[in-house]
Amino acid sequence: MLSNTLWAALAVFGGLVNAGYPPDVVDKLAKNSMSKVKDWLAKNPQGECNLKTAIVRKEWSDLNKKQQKEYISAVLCLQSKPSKMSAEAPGAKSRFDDYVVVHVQQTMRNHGSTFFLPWHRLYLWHYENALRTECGYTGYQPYWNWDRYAKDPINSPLFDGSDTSMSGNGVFVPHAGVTIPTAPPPFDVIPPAEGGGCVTTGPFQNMSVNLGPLAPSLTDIKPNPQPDGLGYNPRCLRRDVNRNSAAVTTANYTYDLITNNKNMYWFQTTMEGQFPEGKWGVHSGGHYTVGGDPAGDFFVSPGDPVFWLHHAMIDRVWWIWQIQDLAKRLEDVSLTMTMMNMPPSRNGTLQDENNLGTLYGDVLTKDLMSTLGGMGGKLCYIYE
Ligand SMILES: *[C@@H]1O[C@H](CO)[C@@H](O)[C@H](O)[C@H]1NC(C)=O
Ligand SMILES: *[C@@H]1O[C@H](CO)[C@@H](O)[C@H](O)[C@H]1NC(C)=O
Ligand SMILES: *[C@@H]1O[C@H](CO)[C@@H](O)[C@H](O)[C@H]1NC(C)=O
Ligand SMILES: [Cu+2]
Repeated sequence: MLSNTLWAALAVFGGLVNAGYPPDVVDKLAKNSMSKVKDWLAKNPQGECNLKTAIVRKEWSDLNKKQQKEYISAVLCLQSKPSKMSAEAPGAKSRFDDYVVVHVQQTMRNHGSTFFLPWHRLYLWHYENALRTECGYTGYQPYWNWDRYAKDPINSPLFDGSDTSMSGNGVFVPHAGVTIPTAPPPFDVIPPAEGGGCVTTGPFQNMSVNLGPLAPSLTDIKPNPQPDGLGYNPRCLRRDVNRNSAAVTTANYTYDLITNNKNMYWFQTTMEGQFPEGKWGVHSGGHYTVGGDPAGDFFVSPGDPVFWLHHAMIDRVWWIWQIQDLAKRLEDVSLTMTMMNMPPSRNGTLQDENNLGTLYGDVLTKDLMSTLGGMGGKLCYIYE
C-alpha cells in the first residue's frame, strides 16, 4: 500500500498532473467490483464493447491541466454555437442552452419518477457526444467525486476560480438559505454561505445564463418573460458554493447509499432525497453545494456547466450500485411515470420511452440500463 503522501507525490510528478487524492471507500468498492464486471462480460459478451474498448470517464482532478482546459474549451465552444431550438425556445441562444431547454421541458417527467436515472444517462451521453462531435473535444465527460472537495469546496480544483476550474464562487451578496420542504414544518434550511452573487473568476465568468428562472433558490432573480421559463432572460451565472450542503455528500453517505439499498426503489429514493424526513440525499446535496442561479433551480440547473460533472457522478454511483449485482440490477426499474407519483400513475417498466425532445428520439429504458452495450452498443463506458 502506498501512503497517502507518497501517492500524492507520485501523482504530481512531472508537474502536469494534478495533486492526487487517495481512493475513498466508494472508489475502493468500485475498483474491487471490476472482477464482477469481467465475469459478467465473459458470460454476456456485448459485441464490440468490452473492457478494452470501453470509454473511461474520469474524475475532474484525475485529468491533467491540459485535459481540463480541453474540456472547458469544448463547453465554451458549445456555448458559442447557435441553438437548434430557438424556434420552440426563444431564450435558447446556443447549443449549450438547447440542453437546458430539454431539461426544463421534461423536469416534471424525469425526476422522482422511473425515468430519473436512465433519462439522465441518455442526456449525459448526448451532451458528451455534442462536445466531441461539434466542438472537437477528444476526451470524455468528467465527473465530480463529491467527497474529494466536500470539506472545502470553494478552494477545490473544481471551484477555486483558476483557469483549470469550472469557475469560482459567486461574490458575496446577503441572501437567505435554501428551504427543503419537510413535512410537517418547520422546514429544513441549508444555511446561506459566502457567495450568492455573480461568478467573476475562471473560464465561465463571462457566460450568460439565458433561460429561466422557474424554481429559483435566490429571491432576486428577474423573472422570465415567458411563464414556461423558455424566454430570453440574460443574466450572470451566480453561485453560493456551500459546504453545509456538501457535508451530506461525503463518501460515507455514498457508500451507505450503494451498499444498504437493495432495490431500485430505495436506492433511487435515498439518492434523490427524502424531503419529508429532512434527508437531502447526495443528489440534492451536490446541486446545493453549487447553489445560486441556475444551479439552485430544479428546472434550469443544467445551465450551470458544473451540473454535468455532478450528474456524471450520479450516473457513476448508479453504475457502481449496478455492478454489485449485474444480473438483477440491469433490469431493476422502479417508481412510477410521475414525479413522486403525483398525479398517481402506473409503475415504470423497461419498455417505457425516454427522449431528448427535438434533439433525440425515443430510447427505451431497457436500452439505458447498461453502460456496457446499452443502446445497441452506443453506450460503452466505465468510470475510473
Ligand atoms: C471576460 O470578458 C472580459 C471583457 O471582455 C475579458 O477581458 C476577459 O478576458 C474575459 N474572460 C474570460 C475568462 O473569458
Ligand atoms: C457520515 O459521516 C459524518 C461525519 O462523521 C456523520 O455525521 C454522518 O452521520 C455519516 N453519514 C452516514 C450516512 O453514515
Ligand atoms: C408498483 O411498485 C410498487 C413498489 O415498487 C409495488 O408495491 C406495486 O405492487 C407495483 N404496482 C403494480 C400494479 O405492479
Ligand atoms: Cu435533472
